[in-house]
Amino acid sequence: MRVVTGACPHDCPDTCAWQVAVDPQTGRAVDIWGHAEHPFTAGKLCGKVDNYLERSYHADRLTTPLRRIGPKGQGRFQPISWAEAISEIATRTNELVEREGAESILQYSYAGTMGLLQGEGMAQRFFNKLGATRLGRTICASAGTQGMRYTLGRSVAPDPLDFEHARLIWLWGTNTLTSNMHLWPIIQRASKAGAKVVVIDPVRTRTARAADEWVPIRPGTDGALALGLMHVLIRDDLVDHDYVARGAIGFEQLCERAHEWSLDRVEAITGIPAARVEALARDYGRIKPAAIRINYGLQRHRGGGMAVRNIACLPALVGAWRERGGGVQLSSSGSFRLDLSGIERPDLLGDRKPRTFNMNRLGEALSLDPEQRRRAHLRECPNDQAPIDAGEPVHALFVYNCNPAAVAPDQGAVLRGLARDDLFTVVLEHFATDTVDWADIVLPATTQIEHWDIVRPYGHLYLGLNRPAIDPVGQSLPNSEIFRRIAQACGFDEPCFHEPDEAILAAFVDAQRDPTMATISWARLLEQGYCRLDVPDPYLPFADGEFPTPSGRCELYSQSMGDAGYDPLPTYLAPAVSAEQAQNGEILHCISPPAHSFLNSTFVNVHKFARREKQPFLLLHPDDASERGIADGTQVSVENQRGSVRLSARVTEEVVRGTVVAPGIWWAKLSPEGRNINWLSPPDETDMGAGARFFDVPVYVRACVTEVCVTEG
Ligand SMILES: Nc1nc2c(c(=O)[nH]1)N[C@H]1C(S)=C(S)[C@@H](COP(=O)(O)OP(=O)(O)OC[C@H]3O[C@@H](n4cnc5c(=O)[nH]c(N)nc54)[C@H](O)[C@@H]3O)O[C@H]1N2
Ligand SMILES: Nc1nc2c(c(=O)[nH]1)N[C@H]1C(S)=C(S)[C@@H](COP(=O)(O)OP(=O)(O)OC[C@H]3O[C@@H](n4cnc5c(=O)[nH]c(N)nc54)[C@H](O)[C@@H]3O)O[C@H]1N2
Ligand code: SF4
Ligand SMILES: [Mo]
Repeated sequence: MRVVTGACPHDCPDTCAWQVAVDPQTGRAVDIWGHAEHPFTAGKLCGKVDNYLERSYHADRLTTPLRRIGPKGQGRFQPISWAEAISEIATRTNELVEREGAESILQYSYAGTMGLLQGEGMAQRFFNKLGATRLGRTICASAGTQGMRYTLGRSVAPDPLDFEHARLIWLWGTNTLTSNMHLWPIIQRASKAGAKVVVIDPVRTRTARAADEWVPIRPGTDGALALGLMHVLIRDDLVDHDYVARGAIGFEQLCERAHEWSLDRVEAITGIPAARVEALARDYGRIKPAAIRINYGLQRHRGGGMAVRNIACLPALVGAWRERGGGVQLSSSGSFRLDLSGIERPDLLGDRKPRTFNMNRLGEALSLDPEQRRRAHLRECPNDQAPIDAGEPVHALFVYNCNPAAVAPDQGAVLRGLARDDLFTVVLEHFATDTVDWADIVLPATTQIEHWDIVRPYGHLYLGLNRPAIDPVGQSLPNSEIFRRIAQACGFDEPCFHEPDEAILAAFVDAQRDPTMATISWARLLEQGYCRLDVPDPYLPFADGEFPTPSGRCELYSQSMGDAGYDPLPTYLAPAVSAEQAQNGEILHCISPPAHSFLNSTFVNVHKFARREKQPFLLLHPDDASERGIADGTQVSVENQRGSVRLSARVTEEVVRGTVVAPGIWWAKLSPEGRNINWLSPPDETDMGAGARFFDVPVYVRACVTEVCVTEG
């Protein structure tokens, strides 16, 4: 057997190193497993990717280019050759640029692969050269990222391997066992050594069940909890004054602010009893080292950026950054100071400055109504003004590494856009997803075992190299090669559109000048498969109280926030749901975190995983259920002003009252009535970074009787 080392491409903090066994006789991959020596992977893949070969060799893989033959949305296609597909795309592209301008072309992608080359590498070369409309890639992390940036300067975190040394671990708005499972064995080691593990979540997830304590919290209220914790830390003088004096700015102002956050006020907002908030704060002030792992779940709310910002203040107050295992982790991505310009070539734009649309407003971006298009422009903070001019309509859409018809907010509006007969849509995919059904041309892409890449993790410090293990399945091609061919057919003759994949990656690695990449070379990556960043071990990024912020300290008071139109001090921004809930007690707060066996909408079409998740369902509290005449297994209609979706009820004490949970992300076409939960998700932005509010969705829930949903239980 030939053994090939690779890196998992999925949008997951763990970025595992894997090994694939290939039968040299047949060239077929026969086994895949987690790399035993990789310190974070530690020999184990998750239940999803352990079956990666099943996905790569799936009978439903797209294996030839396709052209639409039926009406949009029906997914009826006929095979065409690569030459025909590329030539048609290039002709349409050049015509549009000529007739309507390059901004009439919109790119739409996210992290189907996090690889630097198959992700945005060659695609950005093409779109930069074209001058196409740019995309604000805001669907996941932008609110929290901005909250971290204001407070700490970057998304820099302790080495997650050092969680082993923590004696208090808060898993705050993160379902570790589902979405960051390789952190769990490290937490278990800490736990064996006496650490206390606490989960703060509106849902008693499998992680909460495995922890020492579950702190149920109303969704979207974490910012208030953090203020309550600050209140106690300051009131009871559990503050590390030496660290604060050296490493923080704005402590006096923060004391005044925190004073306003009595525990009664915190209890009324969060639903956490005052005594419990007090106990949490005492633990946090006294147990050292204290590690907080937040994840993106708690920032998918109107006030999500501020919530992350408030939490990011906590370690400085108690001096947790001093110790190995202390601090807060949202993402490790800020430790990677990679210069991507050689791969993505922003210089090809010249001095053109195309508009940027927010990916969370795809429906509006595709609208022919200028008022709607104006709303689609990216606005990242309150002082970002809406442009006067909406710009011309979008006439062509290139989708890759993303399934917007299932994952984007305001699904009804997205589908109205995709349904436009005058829109030319190209989709690069592995499978016939919801989005593929609306395409004019479908291009079959390779999976990770079929192409080269480098993957930058966001949950640890090891850069990963991915080597292809097998030849492309069918006629599929890497995204890089697809965009290379389109660019050449468009007549772009820069050498960068002729460079092969390996050469691009090698040049990228060897061009890095940041000290964190000092000893990482292409040769080392080829030899080892992965390399730890050149940061000290142990890695204590803020131990000396220096932060990459404008003031050089942890900004408890942030002038940059003031300038952007925010309160410069930690404050609480209520979720959008709560205002509506206060007016109408029937409204419930819907969240839709990942189902355990899916990765966003990936794997949903693999039978093994769909069977594990059974069917699209809705968790609700027994009191909320009985008030509505809903029992376990009842078909329910979940509704708001955007429409309705049908789900099967699961009644459980494991979710806080007033909140309902619809695990995702099911393909819409595999859901009842062809709509998934994102039919109800609002396109509205979070407070910071123009992020999505997937977990801030007001809904009514009622029981259905057979086919028809009735108004009263
Ligand atoms: N198996 C699996 N793994 C994944 C993914 C997947 O789909 N499946 N997705 C990947 C991606 S793209 C991402 S971004 C990460 C996401 O990783 P996480 O951020 O960990 O994921 P979520 O499940 O979105 O949120 C985690 C928890 O937050 C809780 N939560 C929701 N709202 C609130 C709130 O307001 N406050 C608090 N305290 N908790 C709240 C949810 O109940 C959920 O248990 O995971 C990655 N890993
Ligand atoms: N309701 C609700 N909606 C959500 C979320 C939620 O928690 N709740 N989570 C949000 C979050 S955090 C995120 S990150 C987004 C994720 O949304 P997406 O980025 O769309 O993620 P996936 O649904 O996994 O779809 C990725 C697609 O890329 C394809 N793909 C993978 N690799 C390649 C490749 O090499 N080439 C090509 N051409 N295609 C490839 C896969 O086949 C898959 O269909 O969804 C968001 N939507
Ligand atoms: S999805 Fe995450 S946990 Fe699973 S193999 Fe990939 S990186 Fe590892
Ligand atoms: Mo995400």
